[in-house]
Amino acid sequence: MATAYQNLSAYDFNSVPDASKMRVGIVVAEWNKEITEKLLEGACNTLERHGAQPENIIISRVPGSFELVYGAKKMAEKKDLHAIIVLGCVIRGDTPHFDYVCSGVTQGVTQLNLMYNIPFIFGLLTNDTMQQSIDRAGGIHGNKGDEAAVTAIKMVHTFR
Ligand code: DLZ
Repeated sequence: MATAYQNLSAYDFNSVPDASKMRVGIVVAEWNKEITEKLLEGACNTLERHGAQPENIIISRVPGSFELVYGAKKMAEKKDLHAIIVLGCVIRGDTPHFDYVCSGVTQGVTQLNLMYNIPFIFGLLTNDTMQQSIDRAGGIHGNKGDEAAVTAIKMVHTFR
């Protein structure tokens, strides 16, 4: 999890299975793009580091985090994938909007996991400040995109 006590990119390389035969979808939100593109870079690099072929990483962009669920659903229906990662960054503002978006994505991804026969991985940063997001998108706490990719590989390997 994205806590100050765990680096999101720290893991034992050898504990992660081979991903060379895996096809993974990534849906990424354009809102807070400077953060989400770093999450995407981390996820792609980690998948490839474990053997995934670049042509087997299917990327789709949606306007904001709230659209991640629909994007992931369409991807699951159209593409032949072993797992789908959603990547977004929601930063708390002055209104309750943050809570609605976070809740919508969390519940939506949970529903997708129950509806489809592939794992959907939750790569959403839900931070109070931009600095917290920077810290978790390749900063001092690592990259949540790396963590999401490792989770996808492990889930596919365990349940394939
Ligand atoms: C509207 C909005 C706001 C205020 N904040 C964020 C955010 O911090 N992160 C994010 O990914 N998206 C945000 N959005 C956009 C919503 O996710 C969504 O795109 C719009 O409400 C349209 O459905």
